[in-house]
Amino acid sequence: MELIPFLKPKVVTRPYYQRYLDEIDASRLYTNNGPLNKRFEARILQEYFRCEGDVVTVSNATIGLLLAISQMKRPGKYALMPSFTFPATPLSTIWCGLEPYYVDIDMDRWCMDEDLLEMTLKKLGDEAAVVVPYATFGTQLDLNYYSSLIKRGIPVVIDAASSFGTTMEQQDITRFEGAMVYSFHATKSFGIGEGGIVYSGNRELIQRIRCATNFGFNEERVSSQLGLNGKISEYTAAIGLATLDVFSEKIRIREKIGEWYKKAWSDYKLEEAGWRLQAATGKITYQFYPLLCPPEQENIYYVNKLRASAIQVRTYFSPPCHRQEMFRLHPRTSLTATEEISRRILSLPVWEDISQEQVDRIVRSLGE
Ligand code: T4K
Repeated sequence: MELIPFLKPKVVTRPYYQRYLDEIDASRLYTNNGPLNKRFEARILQEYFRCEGDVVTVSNATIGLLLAISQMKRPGKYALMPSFTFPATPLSTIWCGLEPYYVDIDMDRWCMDEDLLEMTLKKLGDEAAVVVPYATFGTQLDLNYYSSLIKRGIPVVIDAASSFGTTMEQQDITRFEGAMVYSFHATKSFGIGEGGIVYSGNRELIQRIRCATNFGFNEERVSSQLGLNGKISEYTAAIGLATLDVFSEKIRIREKIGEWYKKAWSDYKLEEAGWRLQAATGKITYQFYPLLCPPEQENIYYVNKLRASAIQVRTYFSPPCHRQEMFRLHPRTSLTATEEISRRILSLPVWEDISQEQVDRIVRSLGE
């Protein structure tokens, strides 16, 4: 039986980036905000954010989160976030001297429950230093709500690691004054190896984060604020530019794979059998295809079942953060939905050259 791997990332190949590498050889500028990085940022801003607000590249999204949080946080003890996320979210706040406070997610969107967040903010008062919601698996968040928090003086840094390429519905992201952090890791839809960006409608904020990616240097190259080395090299920018050249095609392919999954989902009547999909908004550029198994089973049953059919699947984000050794002592609201979703979550294969037959085989194997 032919193995279907979980992911088979496909970063752009040499013919696509060769001309950018030639520019590096000619300029002999290898990093420190060189010409390719400047062009990469300018094109992202133009092609994805209508030239409004500003964007800065970062060496990866974890560093992007850390720098955005360190620039935005107010005095206080806690960073409020979901537990149903990748460890990068709590880790970045701990590096900023904060303690994660886990807020439950809702059963439909799998994102932090905003009513519960409100109650927790009331309870914690000035102890809440920052809110770090995760735009789960690329879905869009209610930016009006998060903007209202910023207006109330509560900083918001959105973990949008899986969201680059998601089309927003009826929301203008460029009006958002908090930070949005996207990952360009090889496994993401816009995969370039390692890398990421921080975007904000607030240019001054991005200016400070840019300064923080370069040792906090001011124009005289004197450290004037807290910083580190969070830059990307010109080689990374070269891959990034080449990826921008073909990204609309990559988005199209991933959306098409999502449609294949939806077709197989109804062909094999998974809904009727108790399976559930995320109530996501926006048009998602899938990194993998998430779904919940019927409540009477646990995801591990299906992981093993599919493995026996030579199909690799994962269970992002199970165990959730609060069940991992590093994070298990942090305070939290009740986490009923987090527990339930992480018990049932499955992440199905998505990669750009997966075929419709393979998608069909995966979903059929779930239903059998
Ligand atoms: N916030 C959230 C919510 C995130 O999901 C992430 C990252 C971040 C923040 C932080 O972003 P970065 O700092 O990474 O920019 C992978 C990724 O490494 C990680 O970036 C991503 N989330 C997470 C969801 O997935 P692992 O440790 O689970 O990946 P790994 O090595 O097990 O690989 C997954 C699959 O891909 C395997 O089947 C092997 C395959 N693979 C992987 C790589 C790297 C390949 O075939 N080729 C490759 O080059 O974290």
